[in-house]
Amino acid sequence: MFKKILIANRGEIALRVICACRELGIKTVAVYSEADEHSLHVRFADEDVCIGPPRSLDSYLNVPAIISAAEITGADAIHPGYGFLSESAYLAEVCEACHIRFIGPDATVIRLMGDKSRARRAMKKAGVPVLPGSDGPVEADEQAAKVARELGFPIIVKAVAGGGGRGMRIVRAPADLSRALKTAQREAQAAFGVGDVYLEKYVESPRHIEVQVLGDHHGAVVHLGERECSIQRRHQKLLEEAPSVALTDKMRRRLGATVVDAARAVQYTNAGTFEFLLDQSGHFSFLEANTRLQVEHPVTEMVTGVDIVKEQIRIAAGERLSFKQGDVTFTGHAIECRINAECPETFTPSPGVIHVFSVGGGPGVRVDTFAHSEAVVSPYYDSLIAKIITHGRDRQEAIARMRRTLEMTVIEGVKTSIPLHLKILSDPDFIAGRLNTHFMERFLTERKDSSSLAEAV
Ligand code: MV4
Repeated sequence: MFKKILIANRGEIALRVICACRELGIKTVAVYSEADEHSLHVRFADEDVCIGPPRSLDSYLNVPAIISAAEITGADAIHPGYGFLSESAYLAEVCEACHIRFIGPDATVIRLMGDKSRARRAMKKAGVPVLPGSDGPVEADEQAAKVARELGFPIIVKAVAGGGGRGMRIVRAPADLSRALKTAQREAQAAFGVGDVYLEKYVESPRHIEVQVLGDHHGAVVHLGERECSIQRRHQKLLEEAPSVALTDKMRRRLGATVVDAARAVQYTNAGTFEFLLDQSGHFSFLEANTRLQVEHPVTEMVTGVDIVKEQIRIAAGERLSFKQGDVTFTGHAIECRINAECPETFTPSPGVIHVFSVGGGPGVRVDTFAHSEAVVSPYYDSLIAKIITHGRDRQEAIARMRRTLEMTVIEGVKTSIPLHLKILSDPDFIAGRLNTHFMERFLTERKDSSSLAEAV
C-alpha cells in the first residue's frame, strides 16, 4: 500500500480524498494555490506545498509544479480528484515516467475515452448500444449531408474532444447542417484545440443516467448501479439521485452487465462512469465514459455502502477488489444537492467570505464540504461549496430528509442555491419522478413569478 498520497485538487474533493487516506493510514500532501493558503484541505493534510498563483492554469493545472511537489515530499501516488487534471492522459503518462502512481485508469484508456467518437466505436464493438451516427469525424459538407440523410433529422453535431455539453449543435433541417458543422468545428477548435466533430441521431427529452464501475488490475470489474442525473442546467448538475425511478431491477442488472462487459473489453481499471441517455420508450444509448471520480459519487456510496475513494486507492496500489458483483446490494435511496455560492435566481457566482455555516444534521445526512465559518469562496474556482446528501429507506424519505436539512441550514456571507433546491424538491414532477434533461428549462420558464428567470435558462 502507498505510504503517502499527493492530492492534486482543492475544495471538498481534496478533503474527501484526505478522509479516505486517513482511514487507510496513508499520509497526505496537499497542494494549493496562493488563493487557498488558509483552506481546510491544507490544514488537514500532513504536508502542503504551494504550487503557484490563484489562476488554475498556473497552479492546479500546472503538471511540472505538481510533479515537483510529489518528488520533493516523496509521495508515491497522486489522486487527481475531479475536474482540473483528473482526465489528463498526459499527467497519467508523466506520473508513470516519474514512478509515481496515478490513481485512475491507464493513460491509454483515458485517451480512448477522451475521444468521444473513438469511445463510441469501442463501445459499439463491445456490444453496448450506441445511437446511430457517423463512424468517425465528419469533415466536408457532402459527407455530413450523406450521413445526416441516412440518420434522419434531427441530428446532433458533437466535438470528438468535447464532453460536458461543450461544442454541440442540434440540427433539425438539412438547410441548417452546413452552418452548424462549421460553427461546431470552430467552437471545438477554440475550446479544445481539436476541431473534429461527429454526428449522432438526436434524442428528444431523454433522461441522463450513468453507471458507476470499478475495475482492478487482476481483471475483476463490478458495477455499483446507476445515478439519475437529469436535473441539470447548462450541463451543470444540480441534484442527483440513486437509484433512478426509471429502472426496474431487471433493467439495472442488464445495464450493469453490459457496462461491466464493455469495461472489461477496454481493460478498464480504477473508477469510471458510463453515461447513457434513456429515451422515452425505455431504450438506453451510450453517450460517453468519464475516467474520473465524479462529484456525485456519494449517492452511490450511500446506497451500496462502498467507499469508492478507498477502493480507488486500493486498486491503484495493485490490490484485488475486496468484493464481487454478487456482494453488491442496493439499500434505500440517496439524493445529493450541489450547494453553489451563486444567486438562486440569476445563477451569477457569489464569491466572498462565509460568515455563518451551519448545516442541518440528524439521521441519514452526509455533508461533503470545505466550508466553515470564515471560509473563503474564491472567484477563481467553481462555486460548489457543499454537497448535502441524504439517505432514506425510500425516495420519499430521502426527499423529506433533504427538505428538512436544507430548511435547517444557515449559510451567511454568500448567496446559495438552497432556495432553488427547495423549490425543486417541492415540484410535483420531481416528487413523482417525472424527470428528463429539460426539467430545469421547463421549471425555470414556468416560474412566471419573476420575468428575469426566463433569461437564466
Ligand atoms: C445528446 C443528447 C441527445 N441526443 N446526444 C449533453 C452533454 C453530453 N454528455 C451529451 N449531451 C447530450 N447528448 C444525442 N444524440 C442530449 C444531450 C444533452 C444532455 C445530456 C445529458 C444531460 C443533460 C443534457 C442536456 C442537454 C443535452
